[in-house]
Amino acid sequence: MLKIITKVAVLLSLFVFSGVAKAADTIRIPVLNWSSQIVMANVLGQVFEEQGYSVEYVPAESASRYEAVRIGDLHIAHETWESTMALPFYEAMDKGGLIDAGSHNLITFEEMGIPNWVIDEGLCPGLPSWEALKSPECAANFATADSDGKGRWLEGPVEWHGDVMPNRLKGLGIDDLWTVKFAGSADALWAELKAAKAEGRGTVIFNWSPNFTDAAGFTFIDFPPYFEGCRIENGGTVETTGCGSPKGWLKKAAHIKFPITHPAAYKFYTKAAFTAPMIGLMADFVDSQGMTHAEAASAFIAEYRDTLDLWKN
Ligand code: TMO
Repeated sequence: MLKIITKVAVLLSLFVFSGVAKAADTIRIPVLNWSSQIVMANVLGQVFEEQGYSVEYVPAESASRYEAVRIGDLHIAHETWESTMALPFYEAMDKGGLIDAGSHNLITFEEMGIPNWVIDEGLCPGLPSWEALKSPECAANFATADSDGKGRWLEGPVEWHGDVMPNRLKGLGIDDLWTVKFAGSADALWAELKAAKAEGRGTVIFNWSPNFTDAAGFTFIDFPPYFEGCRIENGGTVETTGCGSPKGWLKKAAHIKFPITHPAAYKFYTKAAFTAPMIGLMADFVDSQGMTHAEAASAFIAEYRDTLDLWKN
């Protein structure tokens, strides 16, 4: 009899424990269209799996993902860049349901810039000061088949930051010389760097740091300083919207119930604070070394095992 009771107790406790693990929903992690974001998604996902959770990688868009986190369709938004995502992040927070789960350990920058060889070749004397862009001779060196004779700025995908750069050109009063085209993906930006170099023409692209280009020789253009509210979408006017980008934070957003539904995952997530070299390496594994995102995540975890374990415990 005692034996049977013990057996039942053991079975019951097994049931309860596995029941607890199974009760947690699959963690839904957004996957966007630049390399460090996707590699970080896989790093977090692989660690959550080590913790016993299941994960799903969900294709998402930059701005709309904050509403998805707010209503719980996504559990996290792990790379939230201040310059381009603060607005939808705080809009979702204002409505209730999205929480700030802390910042990564670095300062970020997102800005238009040029590969160093564009400066070295003298394609636009005076760069990296934006004033150099006022020269028609400079703009002509950056024309492409699709730019109507103007110099071309190749922005990231339009869903990243909408009209910020077209408004920038208007604010600076140089939209008669320059035009903005949007790349379909981050990969198209890197393809443009190669193509421009091969053709010996100037190129201005949207880029960011940390990124794999930090090591490759890339210079951001110096624009008039950013200040709170200078952009149109933050209440600015055409007089102020020529401002450059802010140096900013990189935040982690979470659904408000995530700490309750997935406590161990949440603890790891809040403690995880990636540095600039770490995020640069995530991008470099894919964009310079040709790994898949999942391979890059495994390589990253192997490289930083001890740090990740500290964050897990
Ligand atoms: C958000 N991003 C790093 C692509 O600028």
